[in-house]
Amino acid sequence: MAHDRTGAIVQDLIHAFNDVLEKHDISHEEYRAGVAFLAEVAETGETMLLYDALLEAGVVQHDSDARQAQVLGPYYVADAPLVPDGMLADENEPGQRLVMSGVVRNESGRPIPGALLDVWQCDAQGRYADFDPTAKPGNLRGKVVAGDDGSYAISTVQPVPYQIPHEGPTGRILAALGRHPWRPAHIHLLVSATGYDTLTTQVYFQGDPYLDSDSVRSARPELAF
Ligand code: MBD
Ligand code: FE
Repeated sequence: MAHDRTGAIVQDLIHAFNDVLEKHDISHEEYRAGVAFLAEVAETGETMLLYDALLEAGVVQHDSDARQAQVLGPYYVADAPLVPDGMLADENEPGQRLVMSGVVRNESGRPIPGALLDVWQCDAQGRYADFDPTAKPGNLRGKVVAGDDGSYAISTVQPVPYQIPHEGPTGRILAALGRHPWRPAHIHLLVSATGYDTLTTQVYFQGDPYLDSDSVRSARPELAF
């Protein structure tokens, strides 16, 4: 690393923690309970889930100047295969068929030939392949290459509103915050092309009941189609 900011950042996190400590008059017992909570989050495999649910939207908002940027979330898997003809879901996939099409454009509106769309979504039962053991491995994950005119068409099924896992420690925190565990139905996309920063985004659906109350506070109405 050219210059290591770790020490300075951790120092500021400790200061911020001490402010909260004072403001809420936190006891030693509560401190211990907090540490045990974070250990439980790790033991139950909810580390990504908890931090992505509570903090990632803020990071994305701060770090990206792309208006369409959205959280990556805990369910991205690298190295998904290229899917021919944009067939993300095969004909036997249960659910309502959906074709998502458009043109990948740069900030000045010019199409980007050959842009790569790396797509993942849950199925019509709300399952993410490779995380839900009952879903077919690799299902509804794949890469699609845009044409010479930047256009693409992805043939898939309609994803459904999704409850983030809430049986464990993350669910208890959401409840304490007064948040429900629902995310509006969404399709995740990483859009990349040589010479451009990669865009991490999601698309949503107009009329979705959770568009305005996304449990991870990421969805925006401008991204609903
Ligand atoms: C998801 O499907 C998701 O997209 C995010 C950001 C967090 C939890 C589950
Ligand atoms: Fe998701």
